[in-house]
Amino acid sequence: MKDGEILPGIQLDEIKNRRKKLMQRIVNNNIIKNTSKEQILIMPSASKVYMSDKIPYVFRQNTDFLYFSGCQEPDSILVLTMLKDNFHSTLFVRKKDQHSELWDGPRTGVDSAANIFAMDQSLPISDFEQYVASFLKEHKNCSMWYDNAQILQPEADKILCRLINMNNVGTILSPKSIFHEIRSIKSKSEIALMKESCKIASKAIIETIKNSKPGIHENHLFAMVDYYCRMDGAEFLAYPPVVAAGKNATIIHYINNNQVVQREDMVLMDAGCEYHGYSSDITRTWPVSGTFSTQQKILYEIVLDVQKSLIPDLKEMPSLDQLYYRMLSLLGKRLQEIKLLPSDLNENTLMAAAYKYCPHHVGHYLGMDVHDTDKISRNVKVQPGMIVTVEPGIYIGPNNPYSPEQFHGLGIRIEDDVLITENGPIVLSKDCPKEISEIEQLASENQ
Ligand SMILES: [Mn+2]
Repeated sequence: MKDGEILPGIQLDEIKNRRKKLMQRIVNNNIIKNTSKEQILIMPSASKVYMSDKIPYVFRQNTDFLYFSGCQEPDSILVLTMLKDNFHSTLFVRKKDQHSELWDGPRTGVDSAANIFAMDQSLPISDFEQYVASFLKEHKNCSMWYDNAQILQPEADKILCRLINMNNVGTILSPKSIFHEIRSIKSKSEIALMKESCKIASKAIIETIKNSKPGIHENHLFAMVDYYCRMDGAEFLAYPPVVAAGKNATIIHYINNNQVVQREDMVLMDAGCEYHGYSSDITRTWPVSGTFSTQQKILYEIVLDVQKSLIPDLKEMPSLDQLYYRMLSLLGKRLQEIKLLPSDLNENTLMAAAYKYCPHHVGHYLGMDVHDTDKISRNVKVQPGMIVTVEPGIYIGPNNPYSPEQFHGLGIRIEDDVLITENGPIVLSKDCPKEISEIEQLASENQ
């Protein structure tokens, strides 16, 4: 990391400003009127999760906590208090412990944490209960901001429940929507990390397409995309990728990835990586033989045309829901043209019929999490600084009520990651080809 950076590419000052912005939003919140001027916000980190005795899953920090603290340690808690106009930040961390550090690696420790994370103070996690208890005693009827819907640290949650019952807390509010409002607009440094994440994943998918051939296992394609992402600097894949050959592609969340790819199959790969905490999410579909069949090509062209016409629509900054209705309408009309839908449907029934071909939304917000800032409704207009996915698809399962049989078992999705700016949308995953000729050429290599 460079000087002044707390996370790669992110300055300590930026994180400090995020906390400032957060406290300002808390003070000026519109959620309830007459919030007392005395407020306390409690934000737990993630804790380690085990798959079986002493065998941990890869640790992934709670992204809200990471965004506002810069701290990657488990079992920590960030507490922000606001008394009149006086903000105060306390980071509770684990004490240094020689024995644990021998097994799990070094801890920041209480003495250095305040300095490293630019907090007003740091205290051992064992002092959390006492700190909150005395705050609640001194500030009766204060507002507490704590998300008790998603319990990240069961121990801390028990302590809080006990203290809330014993004291006179004015209101308890979830701060999650406010976290997500702030997180949904990406800063310059975050955009730079997102660009790199998309670049790495694009390149990895290109290499995977190049190296695919009939007879290959879905799992080998999974291994390839993982390998190329990591070799290019990503920490890991952002989610279990979908590597679906042939009719497996009609199962939207197919992640078994354990079948052999047949010569006549297309492969649908939905994969992305995490680069210094920022996720990409890209889907490409290609014929493993290097040449689309007639039916495959007809459908691919429709998905591609629809996807390419939806992206520029983001210039008008519609909501994702509006874009979704537009996708259904466009897909519906094109499916009517090739007689995969009856021609006598009105606009509403046409959209409902198109939904039978594409049962998922057109996109979601993207950032530190793959389905980022989920508290932001998809009916709000997109804004400059947001990153969204645009991912129309067509999936024709055996029970499709409209399609002739020769289209059954085909599944296609094309997904790009798009940054919204004042001057129009920018496709961050543009390095990953999607035109028919480019895809066929890539897939024809190494046959
Ligand atoms: Mn997606």
